[in-house]
Amino acid sequence: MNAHDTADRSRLTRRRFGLLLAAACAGSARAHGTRAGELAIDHPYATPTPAGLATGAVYFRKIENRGRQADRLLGASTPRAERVEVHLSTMDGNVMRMRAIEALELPAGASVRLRHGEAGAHLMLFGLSAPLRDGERFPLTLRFEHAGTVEVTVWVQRPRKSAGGHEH
Ligand SMILES: [Cu+2]
Repeated sequence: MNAHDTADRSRLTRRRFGLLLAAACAGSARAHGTRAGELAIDHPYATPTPAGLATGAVYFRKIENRGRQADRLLGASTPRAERVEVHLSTMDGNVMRMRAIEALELPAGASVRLRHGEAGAHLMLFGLSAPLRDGERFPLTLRFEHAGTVEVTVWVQRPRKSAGGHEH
């Protein structure tokens, strides 16, 4: 099987799972998700941003790698921002610190959380064209080393409880 076959098949699989997920989510306005090959991308979301702030962050409930091969999230892009970086935040005492990383490792058979208010990874948006408003949805294209590129829809929503935000 050549690379093309794999890509075509993964596109087909993605479409099929996309339909299944759309059907599964029809009854629920609270969560959404996308399949990309062996990856299940669960609930991409962003928190609203105040006027005048040109940066925002995108989180995920989790990205699950159901395959036997490790993958990596290499980057992302969106029409809503000039630039997207993969960030890793760590707790330093009581202060959450973050830095850009080259890629986020997605080990085989593992789930990686990328949630607001938790130490871990998120995507940072730079040069927002306009503030992210509560209830808004926007497209984001993710780039994975093996699963390729996949477009997801980001839901802008207020965090359920005010877990500590993060500073740059
Ligand atoms: Cu960040």
